[in-house]
Order: sequence, then C-alpha cells, then structure tokens
Amino acid sequence: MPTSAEFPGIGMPSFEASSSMEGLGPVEMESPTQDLVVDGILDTFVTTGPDAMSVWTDTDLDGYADRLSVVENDGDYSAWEYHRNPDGSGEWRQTDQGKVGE
Ligand SMILES: [Ca+2]
Repeated sequence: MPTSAEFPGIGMPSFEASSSMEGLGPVEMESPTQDLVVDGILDTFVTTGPDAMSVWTDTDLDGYADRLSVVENDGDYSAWEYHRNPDGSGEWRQTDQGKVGE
C-alpha cells in the first residue's frame, strides 16, 4: 500500500517496484530538487524509503508529476507514466519493470 507515513515532512507516497498505482491520482510536485530534463528548471525530486527510492519527474512543468521510477535496494525497478483521459480523469500506467543489471 502506498503510504506517506514514513515521510511526514515530505508528504509524498513511497512505493516499491511491485506496488500498484491503481487509484492514485495526480501527484503534485512539492519541492523539486533536481533538473533531470536539463533545461535549467528543477523538475524532479527523489524520495527514499527503507527499501526503495522513488524518482518523480514533471516533464511538462504543469506542477504535477508525470513520471515515476522506483528502484528497490535489491535492484528491482519499475517505471510509470501518468496519462490523462479525455474525461479529465487520469491514471498511472506502468511502462517498464525489471531488475537493474539484468
Ligand atoms: Ca506534469
């Protein structure tokens, strides 16, 4: 289950590579710290939990994350993208999953 309890100061959910993103809506970017797209604008922030690291990126700079990569300490990883539906709703879809180094 996604939980933010482990990061009370950040307020962002933490995931493992096997987590389901079902039901998770738009994720607002709080305090980006990294420039992953390398355009001089901070678009990414990283949350780390006991078992996994989550990398959130806002590629279109609308204030909401559209990409998420989760890498577990044992190398399992998964990647997700947020898709908006015509009716205004949206959902996270998994785009990749595997193990680092394999
Ligand atoms: Ca965005």
